Amino acid sequence: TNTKPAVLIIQPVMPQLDEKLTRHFHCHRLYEQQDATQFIQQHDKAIKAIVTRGDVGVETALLEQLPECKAIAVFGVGTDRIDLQYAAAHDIQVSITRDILTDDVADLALTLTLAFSRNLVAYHQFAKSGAWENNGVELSSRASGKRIGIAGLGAIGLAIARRAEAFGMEVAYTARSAKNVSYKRCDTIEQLAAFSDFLVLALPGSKENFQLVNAKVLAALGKDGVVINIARGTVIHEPDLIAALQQGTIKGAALDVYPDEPKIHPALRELDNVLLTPHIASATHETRAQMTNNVLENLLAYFADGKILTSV
Ligand code: 8YV
Repeated sequence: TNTKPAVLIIQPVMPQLDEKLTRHFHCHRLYEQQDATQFIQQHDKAIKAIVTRGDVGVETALLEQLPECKAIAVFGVGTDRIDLQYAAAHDIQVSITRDILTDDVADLALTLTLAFSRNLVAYHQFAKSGAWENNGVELSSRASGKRIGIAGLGAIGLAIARRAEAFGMEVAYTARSAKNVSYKRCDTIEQLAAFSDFLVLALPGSKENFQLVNAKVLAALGKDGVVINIARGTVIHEPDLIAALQQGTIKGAALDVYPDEPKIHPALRELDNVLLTPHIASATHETRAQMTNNVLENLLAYFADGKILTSV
């Protein structure tokens, strides 16, 4: 018999994390089960904790079937697919990798902003291919002095604002409550879009924010506006975005997240006015090593004295 506590891994996690989990816990992998329902029925009382990247559902139905599972460790900060209400009502503790990835995600938001305005990818191709020898260079757009609207001024939104300020950009934001900052606060996402040259989405992928950025918001952003998404794909109404990009209603989009990852809509991949990255905002060696340790430490603390460390 195995005396290590049993942990259920919902979806594949990075090898480093998988290795550490295997060393400390009796790991079950839900995604490897032929018959997940039968597996859950057989192990319903054994599972004491769940590990997830947060973007696969840890929904009521699953939690209801695991009465002994009182901890969920998220490899990330997004809890959009976790039933937090059920968790709170049933004393299930949920940990996130709080603060660890803030700077990396903000760095990527600014990287996308600057790379888009300064045509970085096209220039790289142009230089690398030798095309420069026979062609003149096209101009790009200035980023400094432009207006950046940040939807969601949590830790990540604020880190983006600070960076944008350092680049000489004018900052405005939306948030559920006013923050103690000098930036202009807009009441609605539409007003923020109307203000913005760059509309950066840094809000949770919650129900309230589902497809918040729709045709109306994109129309308000306008033909010189760029939308930047480092939050969740679900925050944008994707068909509206594709139409706006195709019709020139907005200038472009820089996206790290998508509604159906790792699939990216073919129409999006065909456009020239997009800059696409594969959900890598937190994917640095340094941050992922700290995120790995955070998940492990939360579970170890939970099993040692019943309390996770970095609660949602
Ligand atoms: C993912 C993220 O967790 O923290 C988040 O919400 O989106 C990322 O850090 C990471 O990509 C692991 O899948």
